[in-house]
Amino acid sequence: MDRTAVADVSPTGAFARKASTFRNAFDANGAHPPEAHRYVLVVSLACPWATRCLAALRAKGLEDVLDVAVTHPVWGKTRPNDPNDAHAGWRFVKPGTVVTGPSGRGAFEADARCSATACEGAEFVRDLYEICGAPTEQRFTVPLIWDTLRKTIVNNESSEILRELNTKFQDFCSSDAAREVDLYPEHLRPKIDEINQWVYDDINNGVYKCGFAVSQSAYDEAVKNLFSALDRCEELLARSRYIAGDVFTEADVRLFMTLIRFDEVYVVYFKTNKKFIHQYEHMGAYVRELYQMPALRRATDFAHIKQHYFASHPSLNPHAIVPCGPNVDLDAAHGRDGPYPR
Ligand SMILES: N[C@@H](CCC(=O)N[C@@H](CS)C(=O)NCC(=O)O)C(=O)O
Repeated sequence: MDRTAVADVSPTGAFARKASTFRNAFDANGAHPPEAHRYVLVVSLACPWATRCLAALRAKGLEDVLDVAVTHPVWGKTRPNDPNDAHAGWRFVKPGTVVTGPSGRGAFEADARCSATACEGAEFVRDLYEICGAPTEQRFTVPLIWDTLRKTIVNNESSEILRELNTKFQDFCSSDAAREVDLYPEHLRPKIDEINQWVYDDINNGVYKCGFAVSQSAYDEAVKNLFSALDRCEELLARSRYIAGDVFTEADVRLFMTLIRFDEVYVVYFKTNKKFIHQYEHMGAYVRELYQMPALRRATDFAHIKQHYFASHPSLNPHAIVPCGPNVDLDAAHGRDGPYPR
């Protein structure tokens, strides 16, 4: 699995994520002006980074403004006819087609949410990176925003795409209510930035540090930091409705995308099994509340999530068997209507 994030480990066996390469902004007077029907948001519904952007797109009422291309959830060989190229990654598969995982195991039918192709007739996300001459050390990651006019990637860093969608397409939002949604409100910015930092290090990326560690000490350190950060969230959520206060913000979107995958996947797959999220009184209810919000629920697809993780990395799960359960009832009452602070 060279040239994928699974290979990005330090000499001590700790997972070390590479930085994103394409970091452009939308700019009315620049190379990528905000326009309708020009840009494609390329996502996997399995991916916690990509679905942040999808949630923002939906919260801002931009679904008819940017196209969305959805990969098949399970990675496949991206150069199947080249015996010297073992790379496996995101692919586009016609709904109804059945494919195997990178090891040739499993049988995974592309459902109706999968896109048969992305833009430019690309069969793989890798093709898009190669069309625009990405550097060789680049991982072929989602999310990304593709500019169909300039035939290039605008940005492949989810935290930046999320913020761009929050502000740069205000003239295109489907309703006044969507235009007024602000996921990064000015008065909460320092607090959101501070929370994002430790949530990223110890939770969003922290679960990967647990799962992709190749030494006991790296895993031990990551799992300790992960559960301390989760305890910190639990304390905050005991006192305030959302993670940065009484308003729903991008900090909630970013945290949610990891928490919603935790019980179904990470507990088993990334060995984060000290405790389930649904066992935390406040955080469990918080996840239910957020899951019941349309923009987040529509960005959550458990079939894609489970198939992706369990079937895409043969070094972690060679037989590509997708486990059952635990099937937490996320539609149960959440009781988080207030009053806050508690
Ligand atoms: N920094 C990137 C990370 C994105 C990322 O790691 N995406 C994963 C999917 S969950 C990916 O596409 N991995 C492909 C690979 O490692 O080859 C962001 O937040 O946008």
